[in-house]
Amino acid sequence: MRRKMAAGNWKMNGDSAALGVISELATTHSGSTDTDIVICPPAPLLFRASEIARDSALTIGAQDCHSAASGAHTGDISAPMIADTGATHVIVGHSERRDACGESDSDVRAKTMAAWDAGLTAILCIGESAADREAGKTLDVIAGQLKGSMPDDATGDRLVIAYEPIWAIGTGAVATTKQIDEVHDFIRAHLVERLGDAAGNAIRLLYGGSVKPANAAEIFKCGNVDGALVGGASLKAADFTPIIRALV
Ligand code: G2H
Repeated sequence: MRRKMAAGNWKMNGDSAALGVISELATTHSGSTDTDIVICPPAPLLFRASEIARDSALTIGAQDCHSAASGAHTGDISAPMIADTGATHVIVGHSERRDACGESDSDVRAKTMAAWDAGLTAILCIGESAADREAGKTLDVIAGQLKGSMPDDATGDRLVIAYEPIWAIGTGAVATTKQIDEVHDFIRAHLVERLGDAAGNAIRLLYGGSVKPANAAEIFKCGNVDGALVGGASLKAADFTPIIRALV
């Protein structure tokens, strides 16, 4: 039985005042044992967010890492640096980074392995564009991203996969449960075929793309949806809490 996960991706939103949201979530969900709750704030908040989350049901993640542990990479942060803040997770391969920073599948694969080397759990994002979907290439794109960006020794305790159709991100357009089921079932079959029954069935699959309190329960009915990667609706505890509760 896979544990549920609600992960909040704050993207480039939130200064020190937003740490109050983490305090509020830590208090509200102090007794939560059924669901992993991960907040991924901007990098400058990682240290303080990790301190606030310590001894609560919350864990903290970063939004990206470099594939190297250290070196001449101005502006980047490495996986060991993230682990040093007390964070336990890192998002890799978000479509906004694949697009804006030109990250390839092999870049994302290297970041995933760097995350593991630092003891972090990687939340690996994949998803098709609107053009891919209109051209009937969704499953081919997903298979290509899995082959290219997921290392062969993936296991459920260090990898989570987030399916985020690009056309549903921040747009308010949510994939239908039929579309989500089709892709999540396809990902599960790929994982089992490639990694075997144990690892293939242990890796959690999150859906991401305009998840909100109003649509979360419906999305979570999909059999291979183990939770959500939530952007805009994770910025306020009043929005994120009902999404977390819809998982139970
Ligand atoms: C997709 C998601 C979080 P939002 O990017 O990763 O953002 O929920 O705002 O669509």
